[in-house]
Amino acid sequence: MQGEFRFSFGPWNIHEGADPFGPEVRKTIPFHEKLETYKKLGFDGIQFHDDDAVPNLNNMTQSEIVKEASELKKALDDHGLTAEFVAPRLWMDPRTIDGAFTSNCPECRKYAIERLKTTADIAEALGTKNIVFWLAREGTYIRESKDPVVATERIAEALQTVLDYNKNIRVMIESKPNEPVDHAFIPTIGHAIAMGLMTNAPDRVGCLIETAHAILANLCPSEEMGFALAHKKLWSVHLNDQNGLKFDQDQTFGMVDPRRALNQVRVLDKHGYGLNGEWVGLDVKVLRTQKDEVALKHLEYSRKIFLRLLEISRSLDDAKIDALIAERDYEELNYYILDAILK
Ligand code: XLS
Ligand code: MG
Repeated sequence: MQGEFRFSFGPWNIHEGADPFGPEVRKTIPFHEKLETYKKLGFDGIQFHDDDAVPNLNNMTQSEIVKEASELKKALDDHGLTAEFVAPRLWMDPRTIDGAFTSNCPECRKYAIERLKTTADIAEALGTKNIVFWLAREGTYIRESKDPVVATERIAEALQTVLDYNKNIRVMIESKPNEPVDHAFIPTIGHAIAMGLMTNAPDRVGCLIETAHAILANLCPSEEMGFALAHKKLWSVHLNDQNGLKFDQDQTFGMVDPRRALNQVRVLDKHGYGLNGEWVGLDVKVLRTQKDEVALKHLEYSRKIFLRLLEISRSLDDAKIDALIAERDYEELNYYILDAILK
């Protein structure tokens, strides 16, 4: 049994329900109203994209950006909220059509680096040292369009630039194997951790594991977490669920496979995740079919399911599990776990 957990989510997890095939189906909740919901739902941390924090940043000077971010920090303080991380949104701008750090256009790569530095400024103003690299379009649709060696070096260069730009910040790389691109350059957490070794400050490069992204790579999320924990690199998580190899679903935690969810909670709890201030991030999407008045249940229930699974995990008898392992009676072990979930 280890510590207590603190929960976070990003403002994008409350949304209007548009998808690639249809428009918004719910009213927009303004950002200041979203802030009100955090504590009510049992969340203390907020995750940001750079332009969630400073929406118009492309048309603002550096000092205007920092001023706006500092005002936001005051609003967060007023709500008793902490900024967990800031991630540059490097996939919406026309200059990021072909990727950002790995774009084949030098001017576009320059834009991406400048935006990354701005992200570091915003993070500092918001009082967090964490930057997330979710490398949405760093990859290829056409394999021959980018040299993978050069692309990897370019990602490392971007990392090094931001690590040099602000010595207080650290970067958490969030791997994902595909979507929107066909083949992404950092598909797994092993790739993410290895990227740090290409910089001169590997101690400031860690990772964020998203359940759905591990499943999209056909990997077991709790094993990915275990790998990162063993390397002391698991600095954040995006818990959710995913029903097989299809588009990124960001389902309510445990929705598809409660046992798989239990194993994630268990590996985190058993190995002291959270004891150094790590947050339990829930990157979950509202079902498009939810009406306005019930459009926050995915957050409430993801947190609740985490806590219920935590209770189950802590109720398991470790001595009994060890004995079954020693006996190699894995069939009995399987029943013991299933029985605990089904009770
Ligand atoms: C996408 C990610 C993204 C990052 C932050 O799947 O969840 O939103 O976490 O850029
Ligand atoms: Mg995520």
